[in-house]
Amino acid sequence: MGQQDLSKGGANHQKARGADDTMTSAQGAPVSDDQNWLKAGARGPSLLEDQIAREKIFHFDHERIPERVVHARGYGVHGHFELKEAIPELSRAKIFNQVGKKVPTFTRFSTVAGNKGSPDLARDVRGFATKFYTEDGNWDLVGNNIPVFFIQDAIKFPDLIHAAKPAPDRGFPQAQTAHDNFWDFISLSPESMHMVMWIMSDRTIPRSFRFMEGFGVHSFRLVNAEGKSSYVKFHWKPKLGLQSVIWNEALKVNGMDPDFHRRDMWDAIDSGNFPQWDLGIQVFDDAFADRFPFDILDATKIIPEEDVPVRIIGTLTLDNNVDNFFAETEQVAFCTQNVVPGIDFTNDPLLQGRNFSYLDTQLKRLGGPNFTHIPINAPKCPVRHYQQDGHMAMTNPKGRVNYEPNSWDHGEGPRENPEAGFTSFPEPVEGAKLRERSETFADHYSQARQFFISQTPVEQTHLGAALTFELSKCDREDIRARMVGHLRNIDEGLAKTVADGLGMDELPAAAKAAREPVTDLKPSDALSILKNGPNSFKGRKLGIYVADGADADTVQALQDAAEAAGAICEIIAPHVGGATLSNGQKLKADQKIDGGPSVVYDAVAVLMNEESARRYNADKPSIDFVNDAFAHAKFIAYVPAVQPLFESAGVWNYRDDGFLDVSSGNAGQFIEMCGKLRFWNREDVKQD
Ligand code: HDE
Repeated sequence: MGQQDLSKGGANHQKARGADDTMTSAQGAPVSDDQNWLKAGARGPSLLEDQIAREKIFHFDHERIPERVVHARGYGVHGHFELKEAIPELSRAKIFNQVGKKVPTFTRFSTVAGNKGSPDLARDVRGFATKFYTEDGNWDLVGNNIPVFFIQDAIKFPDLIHAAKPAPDRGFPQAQTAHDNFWDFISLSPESMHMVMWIMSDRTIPRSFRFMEGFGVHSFRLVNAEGKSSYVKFHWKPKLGLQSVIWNEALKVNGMDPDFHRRDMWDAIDSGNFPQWDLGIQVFDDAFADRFPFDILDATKIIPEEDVPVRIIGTLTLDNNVDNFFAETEQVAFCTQNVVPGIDFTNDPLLQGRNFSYLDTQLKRLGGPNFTHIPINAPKCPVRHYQQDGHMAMTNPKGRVNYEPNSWDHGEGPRENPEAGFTSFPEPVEGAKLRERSETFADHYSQARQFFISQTPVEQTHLGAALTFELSKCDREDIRARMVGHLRNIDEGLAKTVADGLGMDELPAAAKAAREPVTDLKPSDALSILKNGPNSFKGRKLGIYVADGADADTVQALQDAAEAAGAICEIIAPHVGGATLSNGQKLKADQKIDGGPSVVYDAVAVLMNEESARRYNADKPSIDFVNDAFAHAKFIAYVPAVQPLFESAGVWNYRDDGFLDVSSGNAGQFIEMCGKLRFWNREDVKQD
C-alpha cells in the first residue's frame, strides 16, 4: 500500500476514521494515539517501551542525507523530449532515430556553490542536468548554463570548489564568490579567464530557469550504426529567449524571495505554461578539429556558432511538477557516465574525471550501490543483469542463477549482445604515461576577449561593475592586482574600468601569457543575452500596484493585454484584501505591497487616484516599489494621479520613454513596449 496523502485531511486526528485511512506505524500496525508518548501516570516519566513513539522519533532523527557537495541547491521537474529531426546518419542512439518519438525526462536546475538553503539568485553558474529515460537506458546530459568551465583538468576540481565555498575557518560567505579565497585561486589559474568573463556577465543572475540556455560543455561523440564517429556539442535554447536580472535587483530578490527561481518554475508549470527548450547540436569532424585554433578537448573553449552552426533536432517540454521534492529532486542521481549506444565520450580530461566523480558521489549521498532502484533513477526500460544485494536492494532477481556464463537458464537469462550493446568508439590511443597539460590547451585569453567584445555596451558595463564589486570584497590588494593583470590581456578598457573602480593608482603589469593570444577572433552575437532576447512579454510577469480609486477600466485593460501577450499578471495593493476601484468594485490583491516589491516583476503599473497617491507617498514599500522599478530599468505604466507618490520616489521629473501614461486606453501599447523587457537607456541617468 502507498503512503497516505496527508494533504487530504490527515491533520484532524479526532475525526472518526474509516478502516482505509487509519494511521499506521512504518511496520503497518494501526496507531491509536499520535499525540501522547506512553507514560507511567499522566505526569510521570515517558516509557522506553513506547515502540510507536520511538519508531517515529528514530525515523525523524535519520531524515537527512548529505547534501550534494556541489549543486546542493536545486529544483527538479518532469518533462519529455520529442525528436523533430532524425539523425541516424550521425548516431545510432534510438532517441535520435525516429521523428516524433517522445522520451520521458527529469531535469534538475541548480546553483553550484550555495548550500541547500541558499538563495536562488546568488551570482553563480546554474546547473542544467537532464535524465532521458530512453528505451536503451538512461542518458544523462549533465550541463550548465555556461558553455565553458573554470578548469581544464578534473584533478583541480576540489581546489576550485574549496576556494569558492565558504572559507573553512569562518564558514562564510555563503553562496558567493566575492571573497579572497575564490579570487586568489582564480587569479592563480589563467585557464579560468574565459569562464570569468561568463560568470561576471549577467548569465549568472538569470531572471528565471525558463530564460536561460544550457550546454553540455564537453565535446562528446555521436557514433552511427556503421561505427562512424562525429564530434558533438549539445545546446539547450529556451523558446522564451534569454533574460537576466540586474545585480542590485538580485540582492533584493534574495531577501524578498529566496525561492524566486523554484517558485517561478513551479508556478509556470502549475498554470500550464510549460517551458520549452530546443536541443541543438554542433557537429564537426577531425578535419575541423585539426584546423580549429583551440583544442576541442579543452572545456575552457567554445566552438563559435558562426564556425559550426547549431542544428536544432528536438524539443524538451517541462510539464510536470514533482509529487515529492525529496523523493525526486533530492534523490535523483545524475552521472555523466550514463550514456547509451550511439553516444560516447571524448578524451576531454574534465569529462573523464567527471565520469568517476558522479558515480562515486552517489554512493555517499544515497547510501549504497542500489540508488538505481529508487524510482526517479530507475530506467524505464527492462533491466537485466546479475548484480545483487547491497543496502536497500529492491529488485533482486528471482531464481537460482546469479552468474554468467551458466547452464541453468537454457540461454534465456541475460547475455551480452555485441550488436545491440554499447561499444566504445575504437579510437587508437598511444602515448607515454605522464602528468602533463597539452600545449594545445595553453591559450587562456583569446576567447575571453571574444566573449567580451561580443557583448552590447550595457552588458559590458554590467560585466565591469560585477568584477569591480567582486574584487572589492577581496581584502588582499595583491590578489586584486593579479586579477587586473589578467584583464589587461583580455581588454585594456575593461582592465582600466576595474582598476578605476577599485581605486588603483596605476594599472598593474599585464599577466605573462603562456601563449600568444589569437587576436583576430570575431565577435559572436550568440554570446550576448541582449542580442538573444525574445522581443515579447510572453512568459513574463506584470505587477499592477492598485490602491483605492484606481480606474477599473484601465486595470482591466492592462490585465487583458498582458494575458493576450501570454504574460502573467499580479495585483499588488496596500492591503491583501484588495482595493476599491473607481466603479466601487473591490479588487482582491495577490500581494500586499511589502510582500510584492517591484523586483519580482518584469514590468510594473501603478494605478490609483490622487487621494491614494497622497496617502502612500510616505509609505516606504510604495516608494521602493516605484523607485526600484525605475532603478532597474523597468517599463512603468502610470496615470497622472500618481504624481505625489512618484515625486516622493524621485522619479516624476525623470519620466522617460520607458514610462507610459495608460489613462487613454493604450494598455496594449504598454504591453508591447514591455516586449523589450528593459528600458536600458535609463541606466545612464543619475537621479536626485
Ligand atoms: Fe559537476 N558534480 N563536476 N560539473 N555537476 C556534481 O555530482 C564534478 C562540472 C554539474 O542536479 C556532483 O551528483 C567534477 C562541469 C551539475 O544533481 C559531483 C567536475 C559541469 C551537477 C560533481 C565537475 C558540471 C553537478 C555533486 C570537474 C557542466 C548537478 C553531486 C571535473 C558541464 C547535478 C552530484 C544534479 C554535480 C563533480 C565539473 C555540472 C561531485 C569532478 C564541467 C549540473 O559528482
